[in-house]
Amino acid sequence: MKDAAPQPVHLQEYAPPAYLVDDVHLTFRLDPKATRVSARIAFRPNPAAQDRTFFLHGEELTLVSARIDGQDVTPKITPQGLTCAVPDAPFTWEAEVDISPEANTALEGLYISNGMYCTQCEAEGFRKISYYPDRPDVMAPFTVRIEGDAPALLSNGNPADSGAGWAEWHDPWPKPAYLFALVAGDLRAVSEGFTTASGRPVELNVWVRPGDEGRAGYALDALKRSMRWDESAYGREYDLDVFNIVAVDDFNMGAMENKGLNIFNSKYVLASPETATDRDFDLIEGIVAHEYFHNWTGNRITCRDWFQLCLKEGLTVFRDQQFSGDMRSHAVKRIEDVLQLRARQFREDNGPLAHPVRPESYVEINNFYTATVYEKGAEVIGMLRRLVGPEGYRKALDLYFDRHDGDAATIEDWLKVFEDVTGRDLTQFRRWYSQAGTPRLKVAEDYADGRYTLHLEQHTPPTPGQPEKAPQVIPVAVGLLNPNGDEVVPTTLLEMTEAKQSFSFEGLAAKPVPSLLRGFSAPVILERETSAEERAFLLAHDTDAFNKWEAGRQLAREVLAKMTTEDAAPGPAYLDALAAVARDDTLDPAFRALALRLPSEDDLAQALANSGITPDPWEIHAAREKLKAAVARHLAEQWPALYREMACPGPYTPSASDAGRRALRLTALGYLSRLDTGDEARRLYAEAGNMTETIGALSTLLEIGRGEEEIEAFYARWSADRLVMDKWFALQTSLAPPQRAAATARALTEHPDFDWKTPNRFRAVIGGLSANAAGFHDPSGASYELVADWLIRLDDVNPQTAARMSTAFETLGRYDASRQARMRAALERIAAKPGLSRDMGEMVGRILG
Ligand code: 0A1
Ligand code: ZN
Repeated sequence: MKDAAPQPVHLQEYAPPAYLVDDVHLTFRLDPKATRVSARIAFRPNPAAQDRTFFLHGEELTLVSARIDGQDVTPKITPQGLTCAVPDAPFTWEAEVDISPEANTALEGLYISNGMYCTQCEAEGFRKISYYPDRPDVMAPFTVRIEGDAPALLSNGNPADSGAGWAEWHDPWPKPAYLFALVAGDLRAVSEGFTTASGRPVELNVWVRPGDEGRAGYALDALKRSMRWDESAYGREYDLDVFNIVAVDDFNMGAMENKGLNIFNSKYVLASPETATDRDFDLIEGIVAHEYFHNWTGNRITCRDWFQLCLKEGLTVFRDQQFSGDMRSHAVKRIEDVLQLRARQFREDNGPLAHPVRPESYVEINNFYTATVYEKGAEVIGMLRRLVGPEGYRKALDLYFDRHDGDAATIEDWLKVFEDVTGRDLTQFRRWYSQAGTPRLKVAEDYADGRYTLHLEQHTPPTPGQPEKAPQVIPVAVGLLNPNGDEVVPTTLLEMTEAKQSFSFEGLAAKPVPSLLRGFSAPVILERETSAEERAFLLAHDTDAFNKWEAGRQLAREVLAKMTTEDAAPGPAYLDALAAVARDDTLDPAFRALALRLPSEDDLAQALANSGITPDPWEIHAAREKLKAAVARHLAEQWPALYREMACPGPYTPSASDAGRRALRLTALGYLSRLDTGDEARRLYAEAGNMTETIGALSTLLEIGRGEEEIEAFYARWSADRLVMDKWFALQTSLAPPQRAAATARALTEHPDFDWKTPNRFRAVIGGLSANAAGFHDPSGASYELVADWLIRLDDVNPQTAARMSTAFETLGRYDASRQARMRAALERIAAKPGLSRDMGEMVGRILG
């Protein structure tokens, strides 16, 4: 359905629903072309509402019959839903509709993936299944009957009854329609029992296609650990008799927290050492946890409206980050999270798509499942926890669960529990939810007579619709080191609330070296003039693991910036500091691997643009290659030793410690391959015992412009495995040399295995090219053209995924006039497509400004 002039929805216009729902009964008679959905819904007028219009959302439904209290009615139908005259008292609504799962390529509502029926209802997909008040503040218990001939017939809640060709489910917990789910297909369960802290037995099932049972164990194990963790860290127990996870091949996002029936992109469930990398295992653990944690933060307490999305997403991301830190290493997890935040959220916040953590208007809500809502939303909670302390945080969360269980809540409700528990006034803190943009924190200092003073100044650049910003509360965690490298002031929290503010430390014998924003205590950009020597000093001595890494990172960024703009050679401060980290075996290998990784090309482009320099992606690429070669040569003797020492004895395990060793080993391989023309990488490729090594060896070869034979061998070995083939496609587009990237991607779009309607495959090829910074920004504009062609094509079939991928163009404003003109032309071509989706129309319109 295409809207001619889609109207934005505004936070300020919220009005309570006219009717509430006490009970929902749904019956599905499954058929690929015409599934009959019968609904019986108990409505009653909402005493809190002014309006009495009875409106039910409904899109792409064929209404067969409608009755109120048993009497036939003829509702008025529009493309968005229906209205009908109803009694001014509780009544029963019954309606039957037909829908076509087979024709549903958008993967919203009920669709078919590889012969299996499944649903995706967040945010507004339920209206493609049944007429219903499809808004999160209408919550009801659901009973669902499924009729179909598949071995597995699943829905939310607990199994109620079943027979040959049918099954009934009952979900006693009132929920909004976006948490509804149904799955039917030839699926096998990998199962285990779990007993909650209070003794409730729960059956855990991971449902997979026959043949994939051997790849479900890690997800099941991650689920058990998540359940236990939520009991101990937050006092939250599971509340049904079963918890089902289903792996689906065609899915627009990562996974979905439907009550008692989580649906996952199979990429985030299925793993074996032969087919999945350490990174895949890590992601599976985090995403299984994330969806499980939604059971309390999202499902038991949901959102009043979609503007409150960060209420469930920011909090649940924060919780899954805490969990992963507890399971693995907090230091490494924090570094990885900040890398992601800067790569995705800072990039978003700095461009035309910048929006507040709680947006104030949208045209298509699916466009707001963003890094800002999720990742910055989580950072805001991290700051809150820092400000009130872990105990205050736990008390506030206990009160939140007590006070709002069963509610559709708001950010105001969330902040109020913190105010009530701690007595703090969070009025100014609210700006983190309403102001877009990444604050810049300028730092100057002085030292005299034992007193050291930090002068801080904050400034947030304008973002679309927000030219002026007010000062925000910025928690700045600081430690001071003396010139010998000893810590003289341990981590201290400075609470900045003014535009300009100074903080002093007394009794210091010498001018200290500050370690600022420890643990990345606020999502801001620190601006401080300092020397390479001081950064190297912090890299060697800082006791805060995050800042130790950050010092090396800044050093690398500055070296790269100079190499890009002045063609300078990397100085000894950086190379020697890096050598010291590589050699330091008191450090966690995972940390060393992160410290030896250079900033990405996009990161450098962002840094240059922030300092007023127009980045040239090809020059950045060349400089980064040069730096890699210089690092390789500087530590030439160490790489082979490190590569040998970090080999993991024994069979593969996805443990954090083994994964850390492999990461460091493959980093060493990456550098040494620049000296041996890939001999060692070729050997590893031939002998690799797991997918982490296979991909490590192959990507190393591709990075040095080799690996043609291995690419062919990989295809021959894995062409029957969809998830592994996605890696094969993505590696080639993301690692192609800049001059060949567009041609490589174009050739892959002509490959018989390029199933472009499957989001994972589309993302592998087109997303892979967009992620290849120099390749995407080919000055000829060839990549822009190719990406635009495919977005136009996908938009007709799957607008949600197409629109998400248009963010490849969000950095438009950074580049030179010629690149900008070509990007603009590509976007204008998308915008001009007849029948463009609301999703894509909004995104392209915002990017073009
Ligand atoms: N709520 C899910 C992610 C999700 C969001 C939107 C979707 O469709 C528009 C699908 C899934 C999560 O946070 O995991
Ligand atoms: Zn989520």
